[in-house]
Amino acid sequence: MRKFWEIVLLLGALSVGAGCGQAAGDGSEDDDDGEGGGGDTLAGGGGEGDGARPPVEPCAGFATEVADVQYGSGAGFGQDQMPGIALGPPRGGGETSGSLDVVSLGNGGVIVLGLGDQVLEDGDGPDFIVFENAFYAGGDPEAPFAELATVEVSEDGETWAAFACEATEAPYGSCAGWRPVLAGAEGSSASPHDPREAGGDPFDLADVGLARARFIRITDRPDLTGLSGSFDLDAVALVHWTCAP
Ligand SMILES: [Ca+2]
Ligand SMILES: [Ca+2]
Repeated sequence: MRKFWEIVLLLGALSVGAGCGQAAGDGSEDDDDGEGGGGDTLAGGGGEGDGARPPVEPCAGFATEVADVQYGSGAGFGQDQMPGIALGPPRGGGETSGSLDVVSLGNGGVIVLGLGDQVLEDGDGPDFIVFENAFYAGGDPEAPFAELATVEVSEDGETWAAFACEATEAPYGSCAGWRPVLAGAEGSSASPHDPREAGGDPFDLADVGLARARFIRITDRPDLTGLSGSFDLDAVALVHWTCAP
């Protein structure tokens, strides 16, 4: 999970800058110090999340099950907390850092999420949101740190409709994995079900001609950016859905 180390280095660089008032590029000694400090903080956060994870609610508007997963090379991060780490609400990292409450799919990895008794429906505008852990590198909205995936939807789990994902540079259109996640971030009150404030990558069933869906398939796309990392799934939230348990 390349992004993990990117984040560690970024946090390290920020803490060095804030604490000492030094400009970037002071040399490897400072970078090493920062990396150590950042790593400790992040490990603590992961442990806290692990113990605090509530049971998945059946009608709360999030994915409720992992129907299938096939990891690609480089996967591993987050697998010890599957499936819970990919279900329920997102735990965003905000605009300039990425959540670690994610499972890394690995290169070309595929995950199929089920909605249980919930039915995703085509309403006005976006109908669901996929949350990765993208962030704005250096705070620049024009330069998202993106690890992309193709998103598909299905009503029966057998026939799939894919959202177009072809861009090789930002903005990445209907790919998932390039918009920072605000919902669930520290200090954020953003609803994960509101595409106007949640962050993440929104999808509209009307774009693929479907009225409803019960499964969402996410496939890592290492070919688009040429990066060595892979898509890291935090969560999927529904915007328009019904539930009949
Ligand atoms: Ca819609
Ligand atoms: Ca998560």
